[in-house]
Amino acid sequence: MKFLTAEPFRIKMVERIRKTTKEERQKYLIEAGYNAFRLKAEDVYIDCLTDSGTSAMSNEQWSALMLGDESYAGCKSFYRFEESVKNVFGLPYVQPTHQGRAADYIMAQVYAKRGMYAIGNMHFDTFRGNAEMLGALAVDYVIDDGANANDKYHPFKGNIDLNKMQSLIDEKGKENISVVIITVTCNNNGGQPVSMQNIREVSTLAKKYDIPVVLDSARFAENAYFIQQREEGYQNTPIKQITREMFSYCETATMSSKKDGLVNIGGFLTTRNKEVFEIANQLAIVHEGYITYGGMAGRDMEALAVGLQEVCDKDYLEYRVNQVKYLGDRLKMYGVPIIEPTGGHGVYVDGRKFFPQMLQSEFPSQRLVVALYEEAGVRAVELGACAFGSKDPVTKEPIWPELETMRIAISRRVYTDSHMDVIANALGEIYKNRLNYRGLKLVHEGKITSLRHFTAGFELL
Ligand code: P70
Repeated sequence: MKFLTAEPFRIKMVERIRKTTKEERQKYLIEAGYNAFRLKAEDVYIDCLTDSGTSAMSNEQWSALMLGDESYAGCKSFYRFEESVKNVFGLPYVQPTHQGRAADYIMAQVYAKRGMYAIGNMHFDTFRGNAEMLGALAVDYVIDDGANANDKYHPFKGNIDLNKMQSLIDEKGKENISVVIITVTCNNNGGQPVSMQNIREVSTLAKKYDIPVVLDSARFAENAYFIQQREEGYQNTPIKQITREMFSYCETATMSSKKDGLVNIGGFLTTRNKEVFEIANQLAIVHEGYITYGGMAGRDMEALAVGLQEVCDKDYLEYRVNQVKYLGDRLKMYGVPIIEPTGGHGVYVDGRKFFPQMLQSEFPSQRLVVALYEEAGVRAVELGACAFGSKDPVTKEPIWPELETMRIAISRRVYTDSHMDVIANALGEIYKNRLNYRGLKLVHEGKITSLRHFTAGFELL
């Protein structure tokens, strides 16, 4: 017999969310320049802008907060946090930071080198920004099945293409490649997982040429769950054993605790290399805070110590990944084109297929973000022409990205499946009416193109 399961928690405290009228939302959209980042959160009904820093903490985490030791140096909370990280990641040295990008910054200072290549599946923006500033060349070598929104099924669309990696080493020489960074799960193409086999093979290839491997591990537990579910030989392996094996293949890992740490702020860098750790300590002291707090309050380290354990709970991960799949399945029922299979932290809608009448220069995915907010008060985020578009450095002509999606990110333990139904229903209605939409015109962008999506302004065409 097979039985249904539900959310593996019950709700002890609630937070009101406000419904607004379509007329109100149209006004808010004009005020925000049709940019979802510029909306006020209180004017949003269901907020799917990001899964970052938006988790609901458990009763255990809230009570751990009260144990926070706020001593400047060597506080008890640091040691509890350090022990929890070591238990899950298995690496000996841990440097806390105020959030993930600070760990990325430290990592880039160590591993990104002027004129040298940094290979990744798909580098996350904050590392890419750091790499660019340091004059390093960040290249994305995700497998072809993961590179675009094609609907071919592949269980691990976040995998690195080993042939591309080998070719670059052959062509440029190992001395011109400073690091390989594997982002687990791969955020930019749909929260797609990386297989253990791929992590192992990338690491073996890198080791052969003395190239260090780093894991950008913001969503490491979701990745571990996919390995358990989809990879031969891991069905009976406990999640923590999987996470420790994943990290056994890397030298260093960076973490944004705002995702799979199940907390609202925080990050860290963990490494097996003592020299890297010492550099991280120095950089932390200058930029973050003393070694044993690195920009975090003692109480936040306490909540994180608990969160890292909770996120490895199989029941939690099953619920988490299946909620995302539930939304994906509902959307498919309405015919809405999504990236498949659904990933760990959200559903990515294919903007080009949704609005085939729009050119990429008319920002189809951003148009969909606007439509979804206007019709239903749901806030998603564009990961497409605006966020990933760039400009030719010489001619200044726009370069449009391969990826053209709207991401509906699902916060952890925050919304119920009824909220998922509301989102799916709204998008289904918009889809029925899709040919009546025209695109957007970008009327304002800041000086730094790679950051323009945060502040951009649009007009309806
Ligand atoms: C997201 C946020 C952050 C992130 C990440 C990976 C794989 C490092 C970081 C930085 C960013 C975002 C995007 C759109 C809207 C809002 C926010 N990802 N590595 O939602 O971590 O934020 O702690 O500095 O995904 O994907 P941090």
